[in-house]
Amino acid sequence: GRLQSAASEAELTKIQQVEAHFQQETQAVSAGQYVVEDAEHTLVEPSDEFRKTALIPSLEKYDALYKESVKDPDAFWSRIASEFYWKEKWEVNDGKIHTENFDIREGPIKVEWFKGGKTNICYNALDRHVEAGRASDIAMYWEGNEPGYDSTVTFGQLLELVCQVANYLRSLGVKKGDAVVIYMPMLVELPVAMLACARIGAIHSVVFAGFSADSLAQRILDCKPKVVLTANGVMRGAKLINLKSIVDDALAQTKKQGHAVETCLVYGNEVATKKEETAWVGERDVWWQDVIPSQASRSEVEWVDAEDPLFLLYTSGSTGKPKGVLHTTGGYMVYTATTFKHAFDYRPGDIYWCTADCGWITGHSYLTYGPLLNGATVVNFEGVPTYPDAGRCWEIVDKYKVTIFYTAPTAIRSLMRAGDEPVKKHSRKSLRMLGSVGEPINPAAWKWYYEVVGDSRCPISDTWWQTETGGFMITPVPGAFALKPGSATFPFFGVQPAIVDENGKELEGECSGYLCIKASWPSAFRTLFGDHSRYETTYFAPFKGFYFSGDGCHRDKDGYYWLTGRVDDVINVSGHRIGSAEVESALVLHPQCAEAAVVGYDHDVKGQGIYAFVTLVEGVDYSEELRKALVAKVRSQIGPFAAPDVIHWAPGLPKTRSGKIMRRILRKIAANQIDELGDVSTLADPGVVEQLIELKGK
Ligand code: 6R9
Repeated sequence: GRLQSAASEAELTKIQQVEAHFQQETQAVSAGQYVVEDAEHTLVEPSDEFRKTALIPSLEKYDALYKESVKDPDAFWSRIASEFYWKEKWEVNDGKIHTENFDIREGPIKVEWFKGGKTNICYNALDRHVEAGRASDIAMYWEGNEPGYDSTVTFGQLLELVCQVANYLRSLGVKKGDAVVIYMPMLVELPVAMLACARIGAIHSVVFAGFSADSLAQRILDCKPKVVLTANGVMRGAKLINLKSIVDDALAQTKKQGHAVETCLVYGNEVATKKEETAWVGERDVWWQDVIPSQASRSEVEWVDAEDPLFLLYTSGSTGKPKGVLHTTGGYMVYTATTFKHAFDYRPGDIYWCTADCGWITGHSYLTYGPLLNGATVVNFEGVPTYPDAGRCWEIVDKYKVTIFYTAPTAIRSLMRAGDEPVKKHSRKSLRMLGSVGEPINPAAWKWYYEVVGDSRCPISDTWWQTETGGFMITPVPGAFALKPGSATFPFFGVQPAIVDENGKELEGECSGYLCIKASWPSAFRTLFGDHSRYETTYFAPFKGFYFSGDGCHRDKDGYYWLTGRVDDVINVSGHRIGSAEVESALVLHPQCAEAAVVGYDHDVKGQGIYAFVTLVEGVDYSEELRKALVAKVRSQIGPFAAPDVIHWAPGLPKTRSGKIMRRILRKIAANQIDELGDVSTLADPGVVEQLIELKGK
């Protein structure tokens, strides 16, 4: 049918698993119990105990560093960069270590940091610590999907593994500047593969192992790797995913279209699939276990320029063609390490767990590079937060004595639905810091996270950033100032946000508008792979002189930043600008509403009307009475002008594999443009769309 898509087994994602799990849950808690009456006026101070040991323990200290970082970014960042190992120092021209043009009227957009400097990010993440006598310290705890499957890897062991893979890639002729595609599940071997590429100067392009064969083929055709790394299979929750057959399909497609991948290196993951049951293309496929362990465990470092590419990561844009976001080496290294350290108040001894997959930017910057550059011990979890039950996360926290836990609001809301019981069953006393990323966190979810998960003891760093920014842009520095539930607080060092109006005029003080950045920061992306003009027109043409984030933002009277969602999600109702996130936040305050997604649609009188899709708490039936109550909730929370015109009951919402709601699709359903839905194959579960269409008007 019209909506039939190429959804395969592999398209089942973590998010879907979470949803499936909760269909079996009977006990449900509602966000309504965690109302934050006035988030903008709710200040949550760090405890005296937290502040006592914090790296940046006061607002004065943050202010002083921030001022320096924007007044003299070159001095600020070169001081920090000097803490890393550089084979050769970067060039300094007139005291400057960076050049930039952020203004399209002045010529091509260009950003460079530490140019002329020779370094290697793998060396800085591994060798440097080993040489400092930390070879037997733990770099990574790997926790498998199935409880009881785990392993521990020291810095020394991780370095040896990386060297073996680096040597093998070299033996295939992979050299500096070549692209390597990695399509692997969350085994230790995934970050190992990334670091091995970095070691030899190859450009890794990780494709999340939940993308379909078509999407994988599209990415391979764009960057044309000689080698693809994968695993034969993986278990996600109770589901087997046959990765190798997806890769086979993708590689057959690329071959037909003129790009034949020479070698496919396959990690035999026997927990999921037997080797003898794995389809094989003799002249192309090689078992990891047959070639890697026999490699030498030392491997020379390829010293690269700070501006040599480190990786490509594809992300979706407003058009169908994915954008290959390109990051370079030096600035990315310095910035991800520094943001990690300060946003999480990291110090040696911390055990850090980030639930992201390496297939996304968070898994690059804050599961792999940022923490390892700091010599941190990371937890790498293969499974889903709710398998085998909703207590899994807290069980893992206790098992490894996790001190810093970093996850996404969608996971928090899902866990919240299972109630407090599974959380409280576990001690969690090792936790001292929490983090959130990926979308605005509604104040009620923030409060639940803070009070129930963190026992009102752990600050939450709500980190706003993007694939394009490489690292945190607006984030708490948790010992320095009070938090507000749902606010990402203030810019990180060196970041100069600007909120502009539709004419590109920068607004002052308390205001709402489009979030831009005025000047470059070290980990800014340098281009879109193979399409510099798309880079310029997408990000630098809309508001001349600025990088445009695509997000809406409010700055309150205290200077706190509140991200309101993608700008195309901001709804203008009778001249009132309403963030879809605000309406969603209000809706989920109703005790029977579990999740909401709000979009705008054309309205004869108001310009735009508000159309709300709502998922109810398990066991609750949708009714006219409930519809009225939901509308009343929004009226009372925000104001009558924000009252949804339509409430659409949604047993499931269309989400990407990273858990983002695809509003593009919701907007089409709201607008009755069912024939223009476009590609739904990138959804975690394309079936929800059919279901939503059936429920329209009911
Ligand atoms: C890191 C990541 C980027 C978009 C971004 C924004 C949203 C991310 C957020 C947030 C509010 C936060 N976003 N973090 N919105 N508060 N803390 O998610 O990168 O996948 O490229 O998405 O995600 O809309 O523009 P990416």
